[in-house]
Amino acid sequence: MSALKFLCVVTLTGCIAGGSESGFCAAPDGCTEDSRGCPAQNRFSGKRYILYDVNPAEGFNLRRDVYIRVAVFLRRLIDKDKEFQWRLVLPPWGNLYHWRSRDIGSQEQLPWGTFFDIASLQRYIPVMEMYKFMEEYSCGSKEVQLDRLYILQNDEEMFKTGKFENKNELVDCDRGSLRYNELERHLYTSPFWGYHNVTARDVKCLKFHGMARDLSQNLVPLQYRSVMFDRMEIALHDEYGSKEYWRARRSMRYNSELYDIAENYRKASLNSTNASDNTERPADWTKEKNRRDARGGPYLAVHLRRRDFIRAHKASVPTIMDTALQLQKAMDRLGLTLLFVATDAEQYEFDELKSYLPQYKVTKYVPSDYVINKFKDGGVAIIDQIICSYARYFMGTHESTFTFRIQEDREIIGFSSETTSNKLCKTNENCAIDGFWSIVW
Ligand SMILES: Nc1nc2c(ncn2[C@@H]2O[C@H](COP(=O)(O)OP(=O)(O)OP(=O)(O)O)[C@@H](O)[C@H]2O)c(=O)[nH]1
Ligand SMILES: [Mg+2]
Repeated sequence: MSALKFLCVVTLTGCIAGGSESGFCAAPDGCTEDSRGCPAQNRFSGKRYILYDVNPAEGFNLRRDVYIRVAVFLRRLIDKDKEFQWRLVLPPWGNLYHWRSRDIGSQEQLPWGTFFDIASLQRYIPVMEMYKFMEEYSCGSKEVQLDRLYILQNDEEMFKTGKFENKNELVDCDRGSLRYNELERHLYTSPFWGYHNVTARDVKCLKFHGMARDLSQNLVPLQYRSVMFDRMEIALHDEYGSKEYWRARRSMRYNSELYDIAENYRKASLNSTNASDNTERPADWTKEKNRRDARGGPYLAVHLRRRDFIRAHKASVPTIMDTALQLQKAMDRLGLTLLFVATDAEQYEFDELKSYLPQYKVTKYVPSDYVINKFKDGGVAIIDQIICSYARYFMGTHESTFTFRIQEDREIIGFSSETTSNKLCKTNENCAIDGFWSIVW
């Protein structure tokens, strides 16, 4: 890169950030002066930041899938482009539809470290928490102004005609659907995860169809230091199911305390330890190897998705009675007597299930006050997922991304697919499984 070119453009950005209406510097000296009191080298650094957000209606587990799309995109970008140091800013968690518990403190603006192991994520790509980004980007100032925000939009026409082709077209933002308000020229506010001190200089709507990597044409790093994409779920996977996909997925280890809590529960209630179940794993995911000999604890785990799924997936969600019949059949075939239930069901539905299965020990994980207050609904859901991922046999709910994430974890731990790719059917009749979702190493 030409150092001169870089200097000019960064300087120009500095001027715009400083409020120059024309966008051009009146005098070269004025350009180098830092309006935000940053150390000079910060201005000239090659650090570039990518931020993203997802449609507010999407659940936790689809959001985890969106992270993989972004992570693989970034991994490839970093491999290719040595000119800039790309960073991914992790969008804080909050306000999710399923997080209903009250009296456990705020469930907003939760850092990724609540749920995930940041050092593990960083072994795949350079990620940073939002609060770290705020410190670094604005060097002490409380105001964070992003250089550009793109709101992705589906091309409705393509969905009507069924003819899909790549598209990356700036369009006028539809005011009604815009979640961002222009307070004044070059000042867009909200929602930005509820941070009132975050604004964007510029918001553009982008009719987009393509893979995440196709977004790179919008980064313009000579001009923008920070670029955010909203509605990131619209971008497709670069490499769905490839080795790279699985590397990103493997880097998504959970907060180690969540593993500890699950481990204690397994030991106390399910007679399950990693040593006896042949599920020991290296602490570093990059050292983990392809294997299919995990045994799992002596229990069957089921993910029983209820609530909104009963309505939204009428054709595949069984009644509690039909669930019990299917579980009984599997337990007897496998010679298991311990049943672990991960569920969002109401207590009376769980009690009903239990009443049909008196011959087995049927348990579910109930968090202590400490756990729910510290890890919230999201952390408790992950503990359920971890416990399911260490079972000798797993049955999930058709088309639930919560179930998919458990199946992926089991693939990583090293179970045979036969113990993982199972789901509850609508009735006690066998239903076709959707095929194996196998890990690639
Ligand atoms: N603790 C716990 N929470 C659950 C369980 N099943 C569902 N939930 C809650 O409901 C959410 C599931 O929503 P999503 O993450 O969208 O997954 P999904 O709704 O199964 O799948 P989609 O069809 O993609 O929406 C989880 O994030 C939890 O908050 C469970 O077994 N245990
Ligand atoms: Mg959902």
